[in-house]
Amino acid sequence: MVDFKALLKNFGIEICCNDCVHPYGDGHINDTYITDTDPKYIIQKINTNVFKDYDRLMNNIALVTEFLANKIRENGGDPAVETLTIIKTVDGKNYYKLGDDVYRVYDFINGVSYNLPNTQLLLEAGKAFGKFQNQLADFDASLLFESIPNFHHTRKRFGNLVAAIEADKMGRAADIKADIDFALSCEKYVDVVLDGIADGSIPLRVTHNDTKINNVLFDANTNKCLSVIDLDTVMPGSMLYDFGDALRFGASSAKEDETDLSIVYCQLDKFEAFTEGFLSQVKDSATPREIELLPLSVLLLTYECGIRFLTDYLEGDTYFKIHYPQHNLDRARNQLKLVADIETKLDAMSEIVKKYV
Ligand code: ADP
Ligand code: GN1
Ligand code: MG
Repeated sequence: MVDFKALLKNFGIEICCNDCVHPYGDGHINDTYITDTDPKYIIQKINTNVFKDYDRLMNNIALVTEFLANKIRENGGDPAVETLTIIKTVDGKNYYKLGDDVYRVYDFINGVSYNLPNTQLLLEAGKAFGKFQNQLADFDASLLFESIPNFHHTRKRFGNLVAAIEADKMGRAADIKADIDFALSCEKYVDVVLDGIADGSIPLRVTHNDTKINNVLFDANTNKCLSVIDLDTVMPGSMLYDFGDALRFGASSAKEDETDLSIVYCQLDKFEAFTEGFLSQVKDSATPREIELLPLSVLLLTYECGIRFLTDYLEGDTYFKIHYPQHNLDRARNQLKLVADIETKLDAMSEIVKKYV
């Protein structure tokens, strides 16, 4: 058990006892806790298996949040609500190392995150992620360290899957042949954004790269978006990654680990709501190729996430947090079911995009 009272002293925070710190949120990567003090704080044990260079990771987040705070202030907003605020240690550092573990502390933002957002929330989330991208449009990308190299390099993700099937380290491949066969059959999609980046039709921008809707905080009363959080993967990327990943999660009829696949499909009204919000912010800066690929990006990012879950299952669940032994397999099947459904809806999605450009 972590001695949070002792830990927080290093951040200049006094708490009465360890009982006032509780696990919080549904993230798959870091260990998140909240204090029930006034004011509240978010404490995170950084996943150093994923983020090995946590020093440069935290430097990224410090640079991005300071930049955003200035932008927000210039526009008359409140940085304490609209972006993350790092609480520095008493030594002025962005994190504290306790043995092998690395902790950071943020101000708690009084908002809620959703795992199954409705259309009203998705309209707001679309605006929020579009605005986030605009706010960072003049951020100097060369200052950013690539916290996870090749994060959305779908060709490499595909290669990792093939390697995991071949190694079959846990002896799990034979039992999931149908899932593997379907996943491999989608190889035709993996280069579509990479090719656009290579030929210049898709510009690299500073993007969020992990736009799962529970990485947005909403005002519980008004349902307006307060802030975009989880800034671990802010790096150069494509607008299509942010759009596709948000809808992978947001347009689904069910949670990411729903096992009754008959109720898992892509909802076009949800797709439309997010698209309306997102394009209201970025339609003037988007290139024709970006606009054209918006629907396919949803398929691509859903597929990428599906094969990441599948690869992790085959490799013995070393990356994503799981809550039971087949969790990654269930997540993978859920995402691959969505891929099959999205394939049938691409034309309808293109018609929706046309309404908002
Ligand atoms: P992970 O990388 O594991 O997904 P996140 O940074 O997304 O971790 O945090 C997990 C959850 O904790 C978020 O989905 C959100 O609900 C909550 N959370 C994180 N930071 C804050 C914050 N500063 N204020 C309020 N809630 C937060
Ligand atoms: C992880 O960190 P979290 O839970 O917001 C993952 C995303 C996946 C997502 C799937 C750094 O997001 O890439 O799409 O799980 N983040 C990282 O739910 O790998
Ligand atoms: Mg998160």
